Amino acid sequence: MAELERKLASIASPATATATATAPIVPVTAATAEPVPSVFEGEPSSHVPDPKWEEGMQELLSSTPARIGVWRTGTRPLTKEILKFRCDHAAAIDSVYGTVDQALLDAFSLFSVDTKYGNTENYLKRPDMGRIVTDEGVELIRSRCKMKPQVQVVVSDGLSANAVDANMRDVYPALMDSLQSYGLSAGTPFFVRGGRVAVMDHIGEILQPEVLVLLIGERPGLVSSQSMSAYMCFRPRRGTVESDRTVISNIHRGGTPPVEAGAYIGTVLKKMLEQQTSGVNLDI
Ligand code: B12
Repeated sequence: MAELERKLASIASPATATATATAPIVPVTAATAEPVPSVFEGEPSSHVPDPKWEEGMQELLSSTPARIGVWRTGTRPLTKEILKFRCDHAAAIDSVYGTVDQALLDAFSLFSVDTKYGNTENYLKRPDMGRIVTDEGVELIRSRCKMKPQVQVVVSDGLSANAVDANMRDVYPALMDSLQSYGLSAGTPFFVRGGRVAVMDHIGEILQPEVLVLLIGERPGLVSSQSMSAYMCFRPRRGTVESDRTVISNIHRGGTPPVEAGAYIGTVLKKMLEQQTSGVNLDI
């Protein structure tokens, strides 16, 4: 309890409150390899005291990590709850505006290219620009990657750099192991800054892989800001429609465990290659 009070005091200082309410959003750079956990991680919410249907209430609470049955003081939220909310909201903003740790990309030998997103504000307003790799990026991809690979792996920050920082170390090796165990060969992996899901189609045009998997940060929410998705497609190209893609979503430690996800992605890619299709036509 004393620890919680200390955390609350450090967060509720007037300077912090003013900064959150009025200051412009400043991009944050991931300084450490491991994402910093929320100061409220593991803190239980204060739920409705003495509910009329205790059993039903417990069943509801155990069915979702969403904010339900949260208690109040008078008509207002409890201080602890409002601070937890703001803490999770701040984590979501940091994820969108953050950058993936360069040391992590280096650890997996991923070179980087940019989309035409320009900056984060523009990325948010113009999803179409996150779907096209810059001319320099296209050249780099052409010069460094194996053409027509069986499996092309691409990583992108998308809407959560934090998701890449938090999950790559587990997802990526498990995926590579899985590909190897199925006898599948991977092309040259790389990182795309400012990517949207459909950047797969542009990369598909350039490299012409049999299948492409894009590991990308999902739009953060108030439950997790570290969730990653794997979007996969058989022969992605200009004109690919969304129903041609297959997605494994909610990869994070409170959702689909990253190691399991990596192994499962390999299995799905194998099925795509066997069935020569993806998306709604794929029999999983
Ligand atoms: C935002 C969102 C949407 C938006 C996408 C618009 C946009 N530009 O952002 C809208 C509201 C249109 C949408 C619609 C749908 N969605 Co949606 N969506 C999400 C959400 C909340 C975030 C996705 C994200 O961050 N993507 C990363 C960013 C960088 O991608 P992006 O390029 O900006 O946007 C693309 C993707 O979001 C993609 N996309 C979004 N949803 C889906 C679903 C599928 C099956 C596919 C292949 C692609 C896809 O389409 C966008 C355009 O290319 C996720 C939740 C999550 N935990 O991931 C659910 C989620 C991915 N969606 C889901 C579903 C089921 C759908 C729909 C099929 C719902 C329906 N019955 O119509 C449709 C399909 C849309 C499609 N593109 O084919 C499920 C997928 C479940 C699964 N594992 O198969 C998720 C996981 C939500 C959930 N928990 O149920 N979605």
